[in-house]
Amino acid sequence: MSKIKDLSKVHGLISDFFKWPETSQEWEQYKLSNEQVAFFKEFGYLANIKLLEEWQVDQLNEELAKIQDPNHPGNDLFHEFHTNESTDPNKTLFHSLGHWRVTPGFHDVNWNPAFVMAASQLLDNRSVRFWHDQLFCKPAKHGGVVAWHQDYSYWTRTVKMQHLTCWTALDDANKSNGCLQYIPKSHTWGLLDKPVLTGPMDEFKNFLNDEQKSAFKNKVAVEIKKGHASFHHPLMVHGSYENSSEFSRRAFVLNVFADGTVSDSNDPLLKGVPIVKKGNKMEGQFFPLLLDTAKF
Ligand SMILES: O=C(O)CCC(=O)C(=O)O
Repeated sequence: MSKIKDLSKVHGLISDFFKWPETSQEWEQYKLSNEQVAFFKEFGYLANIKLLEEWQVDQLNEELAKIQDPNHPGNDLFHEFHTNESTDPNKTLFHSLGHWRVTPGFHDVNWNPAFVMAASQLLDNRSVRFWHDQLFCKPAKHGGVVAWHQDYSYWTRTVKMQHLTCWTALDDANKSNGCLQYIPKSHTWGLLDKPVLTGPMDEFKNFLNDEQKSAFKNKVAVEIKKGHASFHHPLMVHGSYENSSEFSRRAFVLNVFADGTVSDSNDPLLKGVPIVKKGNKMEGQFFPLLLDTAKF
């Protein structure tokens, strides 16, 4: 039994962080353009979408500083909590899953109208369901390589593949502090063998043919301001280099799928979450519906 209220029991906004639109007209302001959706389909990503104001980023960073303490009373609610004081550049220095259960800001970002609308459009206008959240934080001068990978290689226990990742910067992100990097159009390569995420950055290339290897010369560094986000396809090859700068590089990630995704496993999908039997729909307390397009 946690010492704090488990916020995953509440679906929908619990604070004044955002205002939920009441009419289809109010939703219009959040819509991506047709060109943006077409860009995502062609290249596998869509960067520089503003999701948060500066005051919201500040609040999230305050919440983050508190929950990074392993003695925080909500620590048992995390599905994963990895932190270390290592200076090894191959170690991500703070990575977690499950913080939406712990603080109101990280809970409510799931119901950010700008996020859910964009996510629905990028999932072919389907209803959007939450899968899990993540924090990826690299302190100044502290490394934190995330080796090239495809997100769906970690998610094959949920089918079919109709997933989406949204990465939001909590600091201005650039090459020197280890921003996200993409290989454009790699979402068309199919699912490759899964390399070890904590291995060297380029280990992934051992799994590629010559044409794919040569695509790395077109890699795109997602240099974005805090409060802005980048969406990517579940097969998009991406990663990030170490933070060699004087500045921290914090980010939170929302992973979602289209409503109707089912479990393909009888093993636990996330620590602390009851098993969803193979063939059963992903839903319930831990997998809330974020946007129901039937209500439009
Ligand atoms: O934040 C990073 O550097 C890596 C993020 C990532 O791999 C992801 O969002 O899937």
